[in-house]
Amino acid sequence: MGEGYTSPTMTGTVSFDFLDPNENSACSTALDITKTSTFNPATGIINYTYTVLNSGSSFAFDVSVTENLGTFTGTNTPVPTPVYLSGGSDEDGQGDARDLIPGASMIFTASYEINDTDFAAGQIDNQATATATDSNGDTVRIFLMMEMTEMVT
Ligand SMILES: [Ca+2]
Ligand SMILES: [Ca+2]
Repeated sequence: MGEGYTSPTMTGTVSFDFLDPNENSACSTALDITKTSTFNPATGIINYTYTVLNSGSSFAFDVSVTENLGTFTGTNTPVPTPVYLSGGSDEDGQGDARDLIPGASMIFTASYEINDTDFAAGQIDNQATATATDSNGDTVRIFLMMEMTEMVT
């Protein structure tokens, strides 16, 4: 494995209300997602941290984060699978996935072990999506821009 790593951070800023496209401009539930990655050359493992912020003025219910596997450039398995770590609250009273009041955030994490092919490529590109439901029951998503994790030799 090489030495050193980079930890780029990208922030998504656009939200979409897929079920009510005509209400996009008035959508009061908005999500921001920030992702950081660190590569440990001793273990060959990339650790991803995803922070999802409710940047809108209404509740965001049942927040989840997924990796967009169609654009993931790693060739090893298993692929990174974001799991809930901390933050949020049970605002819908359903005891299911955590919810975010306006201004609150929660954290998800994932890890991925590179293989020799990945290391030879020198970088891993990945992209994540945060999804929630607004007070109208409509889905709100934010796509994170493509992020590159470099394995510097
Ligand atoms: Ca729910
Ligand atoms: Ca919930």
